[in-house]
Amino acid sequence: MTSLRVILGDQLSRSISALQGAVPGRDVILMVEVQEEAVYVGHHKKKIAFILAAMRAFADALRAEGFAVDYVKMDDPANSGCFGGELERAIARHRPDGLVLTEASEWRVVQMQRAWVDTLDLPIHLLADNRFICDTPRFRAWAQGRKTFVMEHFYRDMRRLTGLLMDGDQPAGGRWNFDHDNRKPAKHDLFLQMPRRFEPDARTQEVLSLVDQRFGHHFGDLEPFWFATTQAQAEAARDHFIANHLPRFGETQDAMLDGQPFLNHAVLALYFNIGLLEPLDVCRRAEAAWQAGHAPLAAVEGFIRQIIGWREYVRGIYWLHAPDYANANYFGVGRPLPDLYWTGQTKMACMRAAIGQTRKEAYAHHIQRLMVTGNFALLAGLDPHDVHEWYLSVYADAFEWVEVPNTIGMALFADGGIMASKPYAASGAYINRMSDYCAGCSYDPNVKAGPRACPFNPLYWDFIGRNEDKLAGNPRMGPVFATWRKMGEARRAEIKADAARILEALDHGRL
Ligand code: DLZ
Ligand code: SF4
Repeated sequence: MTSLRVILGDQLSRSISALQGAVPGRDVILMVEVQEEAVYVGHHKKKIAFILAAMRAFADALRAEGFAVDYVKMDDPANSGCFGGELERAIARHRPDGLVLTEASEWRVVQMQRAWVDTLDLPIHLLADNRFICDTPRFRAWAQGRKTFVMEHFYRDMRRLTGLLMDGDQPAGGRWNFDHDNRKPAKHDLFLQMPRRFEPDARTQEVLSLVDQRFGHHFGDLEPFWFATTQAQAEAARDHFIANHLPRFGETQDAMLDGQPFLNHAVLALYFNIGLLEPLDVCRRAEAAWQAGHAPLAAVEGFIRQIIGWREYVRGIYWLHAPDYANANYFGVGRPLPDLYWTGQTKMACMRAAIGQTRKEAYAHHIQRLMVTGNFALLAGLDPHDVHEWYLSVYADAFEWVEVPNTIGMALFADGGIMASKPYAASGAYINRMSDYCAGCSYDPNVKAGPRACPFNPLYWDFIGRNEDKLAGNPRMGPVFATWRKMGEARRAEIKADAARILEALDHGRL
């Protein structure tokens, strides 16, 4: 009974369901590099290289265990370029008795897998992805009957379920959430260590040449390429984070500094999301660092919350609302994504920094994504679907299940409030408080009107004014609308005129 076991590019975990029970010498493992996955949105060059290099490394590790791995490279002349075509060819090659698959992480590919189950004349085992703490039925049960899906409530359940940072049935340290102690602005001298970097080996070098040849026109810098591509390297990156950055993770979590793309962020999401690291294992190691006195509870709690709280929660929300979620557009906006999201060329220093480092590293941290590029997209009324495709393509860690809720739900409030209790809209004052960007900007965060005004300022009030019908009833927006209503007609007209001028400049590449 030979089974063909299919492993996708974000399923690179030895413990994944599709590999459980696999027997070397009997089963064949299929992995395919396909053009379609690189171009359905034009992924960042570094992201494509990362996934392909990690796929090749994973195939080699399985071969070292004695498995027969049928690995189809992108430049194989017979490669059909898509999952379906490659599966058909592989079935013809191996004539297996059955197929074993793990459900894909995103709706689009699960539809393909379900179609195979319906149409292929073979027994197919389509198994749940076993790499999450909260499986989809559990999340549905949690969500059922709730009017609002409050992450904090879900997170507490996950703490109880995993036992992480628990003191019996009470949270360690007497509090579930230490955000109050976290999230301070940062100073320059804090960031001596970078994330762990790796020299590309011969296998990765070959992928870099391939990506350069085939996808050289895609967004982003291919080199220097330094991501981990093997499990062992990802584990070294994990250990480096725990030793060097975790102790200060919480306090600098929301800070932004020019020339410091990584600060104390883990830069591990890309490894979690393709399967090179096991989230629960990393959380247990972070907890152990606290127990050993190496990192404060506030930092460790903040980190663990991102993994067992936020990460699991967004996946649950994605599957609860897929596929419509990606098309949500609560505010009914449609300004096309401006060029500056690709070029980074703008006089706004914060946007220049966030987009510039995105081009270079395929990385920006969560506050840059949420409060700079996301906030700007929200205030300027950019088309949510365009914005979604941008985030999905430019970040190495972006897969639809995690990216869509973060973009559509959190950054753009395009879901009308399924995830967030109010829009994450902010004027220049927030960015000025949390970063040092404004000092090097052509605009001034303290100027509210006219050509020197930080564009976030008029755009913020224009957003509030034009969405009064949709937002004024929100109790959390009460103070904002109270201020808005106190403004005189002249001030409102000034805001409107400034916002119109800013948006015109945006459309003409002059902002
Ligand atoms: C993102 C990506 C890229 C660029 N290339 C491949 C590939 O060639 N082969 C593959 O199996 N997976 C790739 N991926 C990841 C898939 O897009 C990802 O597994 C699906 O989106 C999950 O639904
Ligand atoms: Fe960004 Fe405004 Fe500050 Fe310039 S002044 S960096 S646009 S927040």
